[in-house]
Amino acid sequence: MLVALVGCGGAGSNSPVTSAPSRTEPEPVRPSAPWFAGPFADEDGYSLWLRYPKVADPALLAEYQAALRSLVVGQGSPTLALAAEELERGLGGLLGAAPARKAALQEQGNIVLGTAASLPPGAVPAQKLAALGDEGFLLQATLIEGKPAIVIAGQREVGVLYGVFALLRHLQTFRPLAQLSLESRPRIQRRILNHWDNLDRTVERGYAGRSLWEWEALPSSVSSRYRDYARANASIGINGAVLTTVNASAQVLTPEYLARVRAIAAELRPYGMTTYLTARFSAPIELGGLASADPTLPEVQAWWQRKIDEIYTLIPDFGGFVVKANSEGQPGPQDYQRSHADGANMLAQALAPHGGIVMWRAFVYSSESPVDRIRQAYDEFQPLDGKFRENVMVQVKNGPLDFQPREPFSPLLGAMPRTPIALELQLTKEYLGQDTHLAYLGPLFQEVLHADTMVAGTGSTVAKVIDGSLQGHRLTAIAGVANVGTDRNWTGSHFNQANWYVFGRMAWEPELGAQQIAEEWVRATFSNDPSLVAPATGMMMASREALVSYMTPLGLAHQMATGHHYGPGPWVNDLPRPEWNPAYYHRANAAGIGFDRTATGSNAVAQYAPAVGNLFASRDTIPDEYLLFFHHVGWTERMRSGKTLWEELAARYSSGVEQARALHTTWQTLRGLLDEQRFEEIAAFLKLQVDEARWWRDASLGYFGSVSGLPLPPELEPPAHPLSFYQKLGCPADPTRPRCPEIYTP
Ligand code: GCW
Repeated sequence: MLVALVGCGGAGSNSPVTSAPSRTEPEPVRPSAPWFAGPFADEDGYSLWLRYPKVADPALLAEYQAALRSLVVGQGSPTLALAAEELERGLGGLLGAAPARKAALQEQGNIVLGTAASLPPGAVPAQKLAALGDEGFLLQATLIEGKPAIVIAGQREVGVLYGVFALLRHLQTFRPLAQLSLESRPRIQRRILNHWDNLDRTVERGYAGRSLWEWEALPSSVSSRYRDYARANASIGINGAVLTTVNASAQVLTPEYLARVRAIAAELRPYGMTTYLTARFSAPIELGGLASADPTLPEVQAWWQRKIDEIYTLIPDFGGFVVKANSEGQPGPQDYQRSHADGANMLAQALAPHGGIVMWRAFVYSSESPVDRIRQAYDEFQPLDGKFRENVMVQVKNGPLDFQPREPFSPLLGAMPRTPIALELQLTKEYLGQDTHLAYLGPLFQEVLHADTMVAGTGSTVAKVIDGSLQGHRLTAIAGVANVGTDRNWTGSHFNQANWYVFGRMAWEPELGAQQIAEEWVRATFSNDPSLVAPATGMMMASREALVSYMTPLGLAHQMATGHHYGPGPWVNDLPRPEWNPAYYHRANAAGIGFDRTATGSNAVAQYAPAVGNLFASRDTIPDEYLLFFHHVGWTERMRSGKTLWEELAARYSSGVEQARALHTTWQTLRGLLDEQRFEEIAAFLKLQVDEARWWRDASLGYFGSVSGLPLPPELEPPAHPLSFYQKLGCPADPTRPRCPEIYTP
């Protein structure tokens, strides 16, 4: 069980806790030919993983060219047309020439695309197609009318589109075509990006430029970037977008804005994407002129019903709302002494006739409450299990605190068996180095999805809670707080693209391993050159653990300085709300450090299933990774390693810096294996990461050393500056492009 709780240091363990519906893909071919050694044309990252450079290995190229010569595609909707175009674009690049469109099968080299309505008769048995569900696809090397063909089929056209991207991925990662046989369908129904975009085009916790949505130009002018965005999402199976931030403005619900939303929805739709919005609970007051937004008042209900009907006349396939209510100052039903269920159900009732849903967030905590902040969401929501309408989901962040580099899974996951739960992950890395630091989130997501909640015995993984299989829900969803913006490379840094990518891939198939996805992304984004693939994948896989070590090792959390959540601030203890202070979380004093959440403390451990709670509660069984999250430990107590806690802490911080240095030096060995532009941009960020890792380590150890009164073990590097230097630093000046020039080395 230990293994299930902590993802083996991110080593990409792909433990088969549930049976995956997809067949595994064959291994990539190890190319024999010498590698094309540049110079590569510079790239700016706009193409993401959808680069289609010509296949470098001659034997493989010949195999692909022979098998993929002509394209047979029937009539369909714009989605089928897009699927065919994407295939032509991809093959045009990868094979040097797009397949010729043909009306009938050729003797050799056919690709056949379609659904039952558009495939040649007998291409795929009807039963097989039906088994693919709404979005699944099949890739099959077969004979049709005795002629060899690669079939890309779905029950619906969006499945065909996903199948096209899967075939292109197959080729991009140099896998053989012979005996190709792959069936795949998503385990989770709604795979959604949550944008935290404001209508003024600033992005809350956004580090990649401005919001993609050009509200001022819409609806008359529609940016071509919306399609590129939708296409990228479709390529990894993301099928929804919430366009606006959870700290919502009611303005998006005005007719002027809804016309603009409609224009965006029209761009996303052909790519299989559903549009959602956030709803501000007080909108009936702000827009409707009502005196109250009390969900039990008929006039409030009627206002929402009219508004929702209006939305559906404009956007018939509108997905529904995400709502942040009574959280961090947002209005909500508790303003009227009503419960979260009353609020959610009122909206859900109005959405139900249209097939819409409510994703009601459980991220609530109150500064007035003396209760441990991490307990509050569970205390508030768990008793409401069974009280929500059937088109309500409760959306829960992966951890009980707030998107930390590492925290245990939220105890709400699994604890509301009668309520469908949507898992909320954060791609934008608010607490993980934001735009600059390389921190590949695959291992973090895997750790959460594979964590065993034990709510219904061993094997009750978070993945099974979310895919509905454990507790019998058909409504299933996973949300990722988006990391994209107007930056040319979309995500502020090249490596941050991988976090968008891995979210989509794991949302489709939670059992896919972080390592496998990292490798796939590296091959598509940089190159299949073996001398690049292994080191770059290794860097990604090591990166998150490195960051945990230099920022918040051994279960520490929320040590980031005020507001920007970027640099270290463990000494901060003077903010008006207690839970805004890092000191609230580390509780360091002369005796020790850590938050006692056992029965002698806040007893948050009791919110977990007993097997998990007991494991966390005992010093003998708790994994080191979560130690200080649940225990206050004496500075000189012995750890499993034999070191004292203080020595262990110092060693972990220091190893984080070492690992950051290793990321930088490994990258230097890859010069010449990709284009200069991306190489240099990445190298520059890795250099900042080394300096900032050092900043984190020196500032944190400086502070904790001042509290413990213990000296740094002599074998460790002395800090670059005294504690007072770090305490006085005013950086970053710009929270959307956080930098700290004062600590950078030349
Ligand atoms: O992570 C915190 C962020 C807030 C955010 C909030 C939330 C959108 O610091 O910026 O607000 O969580 O998830 O609601």
